[in-house]
Amino acid sequence: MAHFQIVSKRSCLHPKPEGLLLQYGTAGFRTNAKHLDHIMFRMGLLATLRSKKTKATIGVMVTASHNPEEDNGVKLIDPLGEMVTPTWEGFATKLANAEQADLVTALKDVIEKEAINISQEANVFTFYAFYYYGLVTTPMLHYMVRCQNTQGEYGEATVEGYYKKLSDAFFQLTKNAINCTDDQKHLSVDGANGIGAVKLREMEGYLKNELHITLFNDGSKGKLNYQCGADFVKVQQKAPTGLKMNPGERGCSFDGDADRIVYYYTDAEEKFHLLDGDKISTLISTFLKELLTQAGLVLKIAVVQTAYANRSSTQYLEDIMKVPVRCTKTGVKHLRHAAQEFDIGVFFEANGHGTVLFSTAAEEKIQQLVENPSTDEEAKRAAVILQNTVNVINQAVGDAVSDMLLIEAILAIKGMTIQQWDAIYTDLPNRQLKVKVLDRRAIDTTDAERRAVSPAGLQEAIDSLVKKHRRARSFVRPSGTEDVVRVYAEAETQESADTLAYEVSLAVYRLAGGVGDEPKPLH
Ligand code: 16G
Ligand code: MG
Repeated sequence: MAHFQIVSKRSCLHPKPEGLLLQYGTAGFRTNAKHLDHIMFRMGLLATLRSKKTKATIGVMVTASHNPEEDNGVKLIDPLGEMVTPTWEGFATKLANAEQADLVTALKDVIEKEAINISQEANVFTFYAFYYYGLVTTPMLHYMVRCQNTQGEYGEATVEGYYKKLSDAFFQLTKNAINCTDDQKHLSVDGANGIGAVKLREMEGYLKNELHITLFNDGSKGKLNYQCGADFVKVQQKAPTGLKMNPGERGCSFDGDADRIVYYYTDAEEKFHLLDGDKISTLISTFLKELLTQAGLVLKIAVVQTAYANRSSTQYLEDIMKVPVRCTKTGVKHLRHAAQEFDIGVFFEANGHGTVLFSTAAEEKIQQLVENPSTDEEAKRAAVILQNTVNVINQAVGDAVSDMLLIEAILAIKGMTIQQWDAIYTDLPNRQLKVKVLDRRAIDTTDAERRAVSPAGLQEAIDSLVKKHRRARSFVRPSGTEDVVRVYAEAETQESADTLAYEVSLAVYRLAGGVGDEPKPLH
């Protein structure tokens, strides 16, 4: 067929380096940008097929997220703004790894397996394609795909539509603020020298006097995600460079494509305090639960976390807040899937990626309460706040801007300082390390990545190391985005967590084929 000849010809302009094998991982393809040309071309083809298959608009996002400047990445976004399904992740990997001569066969294979009508019209939103959106944050593209496929019900599929929907909801929420001084309306934002900074600057005009933002690492100088951004702050547990804040003031960091956010402050003793994804999900779920009670609504609310969640957060949610908690594997699609089982599913990774999902039934019940003339005043106020909370949230995906607005609104409504928020529970000290091994697939895990099943003896080694420390926990997993094994440890003291992380790293190095220098103690 003529189509395939064209594909074949064009693909020669984007040749695949022979023998190069890449995998559609946790968040699409991600590697050094110089290896991605053929991938971009092929993902364009796959997005078109996915669109024909679903008869809906599909998104293609080109981003390296929180990775350093030399990297890039690409992922596909499904009709409701969610990640593409596992079967199609498999197709993506097959297509990416087909040698030049086999590309058309690989394409035909997808068409046949999925019974795709090739003459069906296709619609793809991307950086430089049919609909030119230019540079947007990852969550903005997810949002627009969802708007497009709900015929505008979710919102208007434009950059302005996004700013307007979120800022309007934010204003409605902050109307309920108590005694909010100008000082409390101030927030320092580290834009990671990424796209979030650019978009936030554009959005500032929409936020008028309700939020005063001072933007740092806005991309005018400094490198993307270098010594700044959510990932740096979370992993290093220190403030980003380039940020100037007085003790007690609130600050937050986005990652490079603005789908993660973490908060922090420095106290009078100059000690740095991090409020990560766990603290955020606790704040949000507590807020929602209180509103449900005030509104007299019976809806099932739960929090979804991963193994990285601080045990203090899980205990607080389960024991004090009586909110059920689920643990899934790392990666947004897993959390999202679990969150969908509830009327209200709050999901956050400790690294700051997360959002809240509301079932259609939940949204309808809230709406009915708002509209019902016999709803009493307190219940109505709570229902209206719930409704505006739904509107400020980007349900398509974790979104730093949307999460920031929700957090700012909650703090304002509760009249809460960042210190009071931080004091809800105390994190157990923790440490993350990485170990280089010959082949990270040597590590296989179970129980939502909390236990290793291979290599033999590793879990037993971890268990006996953990026993040496108080209130300790540790696990290892192969990274889905980097060629390393990640190690996590938490314990009663920082020293204990550091020692445990080092000891477990050493066990990984010795039992799972470590390469390079042996891990060294941190102290
Ligand atoms: C990706 C994931 C993120 C996960 C991270 C883990 C998405 C959109 N993003 O960034 O959820 O936490 O990978 O990275 O799914 P790792 O496997 O290298 O630890
Ligand atoms: Mg990101």
